[in-house]
Amino acid sequence: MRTESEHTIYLKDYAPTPYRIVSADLDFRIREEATRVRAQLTIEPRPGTEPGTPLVLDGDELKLDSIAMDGAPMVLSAYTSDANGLTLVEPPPRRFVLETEVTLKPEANTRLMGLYRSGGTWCTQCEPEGFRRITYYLDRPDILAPFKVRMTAPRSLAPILLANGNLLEQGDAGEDMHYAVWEDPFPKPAYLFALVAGDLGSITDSFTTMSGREIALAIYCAHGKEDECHYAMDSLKRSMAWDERRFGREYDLDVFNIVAVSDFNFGAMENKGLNIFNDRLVFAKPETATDANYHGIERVIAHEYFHNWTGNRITCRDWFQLCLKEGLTVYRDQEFTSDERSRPVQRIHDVQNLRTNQFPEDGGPLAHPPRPDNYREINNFYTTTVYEKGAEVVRMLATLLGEAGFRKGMDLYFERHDGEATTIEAFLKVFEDANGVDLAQFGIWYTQAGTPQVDVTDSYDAASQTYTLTLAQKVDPTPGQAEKQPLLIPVRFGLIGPNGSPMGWTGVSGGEVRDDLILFDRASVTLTFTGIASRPVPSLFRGFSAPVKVTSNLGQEQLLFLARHDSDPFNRWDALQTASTALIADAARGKDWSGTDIDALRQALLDTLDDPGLDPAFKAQAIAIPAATVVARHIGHDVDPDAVAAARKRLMTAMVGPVAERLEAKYRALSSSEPYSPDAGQAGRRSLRNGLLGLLVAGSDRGAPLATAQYTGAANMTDRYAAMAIAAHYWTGDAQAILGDFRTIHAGDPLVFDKWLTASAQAPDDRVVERMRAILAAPDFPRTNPNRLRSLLGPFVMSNMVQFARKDGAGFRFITEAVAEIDRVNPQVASRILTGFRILPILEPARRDKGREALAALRDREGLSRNVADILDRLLA
Ligand code: 0A1
Ligand code: ZN
Repeated sequence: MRTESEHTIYLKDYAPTPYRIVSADLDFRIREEATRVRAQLTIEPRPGTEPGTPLVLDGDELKLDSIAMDGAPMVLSAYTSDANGLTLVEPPPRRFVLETEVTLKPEANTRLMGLYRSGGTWCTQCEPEGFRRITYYLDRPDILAPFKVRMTAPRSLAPILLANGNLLEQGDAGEDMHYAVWEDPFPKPAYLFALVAGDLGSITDSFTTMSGREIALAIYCAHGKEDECHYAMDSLKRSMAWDERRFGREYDLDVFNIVAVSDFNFGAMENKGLNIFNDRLVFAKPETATDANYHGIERVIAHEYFHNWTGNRITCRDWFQLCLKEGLTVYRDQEFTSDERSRPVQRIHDVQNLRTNQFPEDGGPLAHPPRPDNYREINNFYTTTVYEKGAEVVRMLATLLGEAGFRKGMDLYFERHDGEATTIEAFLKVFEDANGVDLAQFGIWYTQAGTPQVDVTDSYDAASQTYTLTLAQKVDPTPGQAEKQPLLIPVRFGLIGPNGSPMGWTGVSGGEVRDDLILFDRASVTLTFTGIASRPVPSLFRGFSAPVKVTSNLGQEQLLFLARHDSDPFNRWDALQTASTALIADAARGKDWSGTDIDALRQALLDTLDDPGLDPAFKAQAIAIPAATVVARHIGHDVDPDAVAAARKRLMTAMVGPVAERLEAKYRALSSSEPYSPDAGQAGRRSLRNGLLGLLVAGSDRGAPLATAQYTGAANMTDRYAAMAIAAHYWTGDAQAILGDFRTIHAGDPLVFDKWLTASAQAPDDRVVERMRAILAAPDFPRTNPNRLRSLLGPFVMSNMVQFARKDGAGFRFITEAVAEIDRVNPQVASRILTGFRILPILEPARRDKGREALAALRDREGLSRNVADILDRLLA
């Protein structure tokens, strides 16, 4: 077992630095061969620092060229430096200016952290610890300083020079060189630093803020891509207006720039005034982008913009608090999308994502709380737990406090902590102070890992007209957390009478119920409702009011009753999902369904489809059959992926068979000749049509030719991609030909090539691993580009369970071998792909053993990155 305990960092060890950085003046001299960085840092001891306390600055793969203190070169005995840092042995006990020079090779930086080149453009990524790869610094989020940046670069290679804040001056610097000086007046941590130098095109616009200030907006991109940036620009302006309306937040600088680059480890980055984006989250045109791409662009543009207040103006004290900015900002972007599109559809979308990605993380070897208390590699904590579960925790807070109470707390947060680096505790405190409540128990959501399991039982007594509802909560142990405490779980609920209308009650005892909210705060609670004339069906966790798993004694009949009558659209959807998950899970375990179960479920789906009052986007979600991975999680142990996939296919066949003709008619009726628009209305109709296509392909012979015809005749990428993905997923007779055609037609556009990679990785046939090996091994495969690697390997490990978890272990070995290779180029990408192995504990023993063998072989390799070693050790613990 590799022990790198010396690398483990603990929250309890947090202490402020003895010195602080008063201001940072940076001078970049960018040239083709190398970039020289001169930093002038004004530094002072904090009050109380013992004179003679050494100053330790972070560095990562840096080489010091020169060093001076207050203008005079420093003697060798006054400092030590190596690749990982610079220490001033005995700095003066007063304010001083430290000047260092280093030389960087951005071209060779394949980790894409610090200063690197993407398609010729120089750009940076500093969160969380990339700034130390640019210069020696106190590279931690509680060190806030104003930055001034001078950049000099060859005009021919980099006519565009951008950095954070406002442009102060620019001009000629002799020969082919020119310069620009940018100043960011808002003190910021180094992780928000950014610089871009390149030959880029742009589109520009402006936004007038609520106080009447005019902000210059620009999106920079590769030449020729300008036309594909308009949806992003539109999303930005809507985000700016929304944050003013909903949270009273106005933008603060005079300019807001976005740059799209093609090599980027994550989605995008909220650098102050200069957001840098993975180009897949900027570029969109109907021929190459899907509705889902447009949706993603809108969401992420908003997310990064919203960080300006939740992240930048108020930042994190340390990286354990990452959820402070991320959970809150995801909550804000979810709310934005809900307001811009359909609230219930967005909610279902977000919950689906949580269940597909976060629940597996929370229920496996990589489980951790939204606010962890130790880490070995912080880059491995940009997780769905920190982001999406973090957002659920904020959402529960809003549910508990009500919209007005939540807003009062947010207002106080901005007022009290503007300009600070703060903590989850301080965040909770503003809601306590603004609302006069105690959130101590609620706070456990931030520190306890694992998805709570809530068991529900109910009974009805006709004689006394009382209805009893018992809720019990428990959380299974997670790594490092054996004991769990009861959480405060907000349960939004209603009781539904036999005729389908809501039922009131005359009294309730046994626990705290506020209107339609149960405050469930103990291991178990039994509520007794009086004045109930007949047995109700309970609708619990409306709108998914808490991120929990529910088991209940509701049978299929009651679930389908909810699917018809619940006034809460989320629960209507959820009831259908629960009913079909149970049927597939049973069948996968050898317990077959009855014809009546299938007939009833089919009828519920048809009724949903026929309901003229329902939004097509909602219908699409309602008829979606749960993914195999979701069913596997529901089964929870000894899963045989082949059995799950077969059961799922059988359910679809049984459902669709007798009504295939009707479904096909609906499918055909939804075709449209309107010109493409990415709006929610059109997108919803397309998703319904493509959902029907999926059902037809999986469940009837009519489907495959329809998919081929749709692929051939599609007028936009949404329909074309859906047809290809469905054909590949169910491996129709034409699947291979369709994939081949797509590849030829779209070879030139990398983002469309990614779609081909993703669809290819979904194929369930036994030769998929072989084909993927060939794709990766092709000499022209861009193996340093994160989008390419992730598009191929991400979907394979996360959703192609049948082939990833093959009996012979070939899927596992393919991935560990790929990870070993990628690790040498980009550890962040490698470790993320490896997290797919978190599925092992739920698999049947033989497959689990194959998976562990592959992991053990990977661990035996020399020179693994800390990123990969950390994930490996947790997977194998
Ligand atoms: N703060 C960004 C996420 C991000 C994190 C790390 C990155 O590079 C390693 C890049 C982006 C966000 O929440 O969007
Ligand atoms: Zn974020």
